[in-house]
Amino acid sequence: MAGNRTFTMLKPDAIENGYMGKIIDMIIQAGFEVKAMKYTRLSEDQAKEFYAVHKERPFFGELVEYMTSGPIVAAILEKDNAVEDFRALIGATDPAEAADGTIRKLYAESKGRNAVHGSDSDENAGIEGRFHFNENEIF
Ligand code: FUP
Repeated sequence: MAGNRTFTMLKPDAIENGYMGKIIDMIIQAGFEVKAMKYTRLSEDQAKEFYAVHKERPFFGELVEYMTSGPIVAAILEKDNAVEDFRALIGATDPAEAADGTIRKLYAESKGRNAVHGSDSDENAGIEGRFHFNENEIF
């Protein structure tokens, strides 16, 4: 059965470029309910741990530098089929390949600075949500 929760981050480029409100509105208008939300900034250790699966990739250093470069919004979202529907809403990793009307097509700068994160599985949604929020911060 498909899970009903996913985890997202609005990344530093989206905040810097003034798209925080627009992106949150798109998420809510698409039917996602906010179960937890935090305006925060990742430490270097947090960014390295969050993206540990990419640690051997050539872009890892840049990714960590970018993700710690400014504030982010972290959130847990609820909707039927949350992971898949949210990935559809944000579009492909590279905004040049993202479908029209998706968040990355509208608001991302590049493949590296791509405005928003969305969990890629129910299991990762749980892990990533717990990475950012304590039980008492989740509604
Ligand atoms: P996604 O699941 O769409 O967020 O994409 P990935 O898990 O493949 O990548 C995670 C992050 O690594 C991306 F959001 C941006 C960064 N990345 C790059 O900077 N360059 C790449 O070639 C691929 C990913």
